[in-house]
Amino acid sequence: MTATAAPQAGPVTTTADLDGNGEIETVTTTMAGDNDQVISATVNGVPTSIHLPADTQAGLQAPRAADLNGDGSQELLVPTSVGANTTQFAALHYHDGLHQIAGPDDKPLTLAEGGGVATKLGYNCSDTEGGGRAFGTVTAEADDLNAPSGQVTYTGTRTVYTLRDGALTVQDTTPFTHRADTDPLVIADPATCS
Ligand SMILES: [Ca+2]
Ligand SMILES: [Ca+2]
Repeated sequence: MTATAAPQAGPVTTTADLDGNGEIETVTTTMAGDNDQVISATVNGVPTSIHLPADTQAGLQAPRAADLNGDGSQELLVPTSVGANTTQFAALHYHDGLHQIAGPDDKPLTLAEGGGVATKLGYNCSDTEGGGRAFGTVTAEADDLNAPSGQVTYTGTRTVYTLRDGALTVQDTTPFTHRADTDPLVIADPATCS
């Protein structure tokens, strides 16, 4: 492997308040082997780390810090696979160490973002009536890719989850059909979770 061809092996760092105590932790990501990355941080003097799949070919990308349930502790969205159109993320939360967030099926959660024109994949957060924050995902397919530019519509599902104790449960599922990509049901802005 030459220096010019070597993808980013790390470390890359990001910052997050993992335990919600108002003090910011440094989160360090390092490529630990083929398609293997290790995410580490020190919280209140106690080191913690976790291995996750990685995309050796694409190189390391820093995790995103995002508070998915509005409790003041930031979760981490870690890119694990980087495709031409779609990036996949694992999600971590801190509770006596870094752990993977479980999806509604009790398996480690995988989030997808991107999809190009044919598919819309993403996540966002929204305020709840009780002053909290709900986490949601959007999965949609273009109805007709031959539609004139700017007039492609999408059919899919918006799902809202509750994140508690490191696990997501489905709160609400909203199917939609033939919506413009500017429709609030289709838009998924990850910045709403930061
Ligand atoms: Ca902290
Ligand atoms: Ca949180």
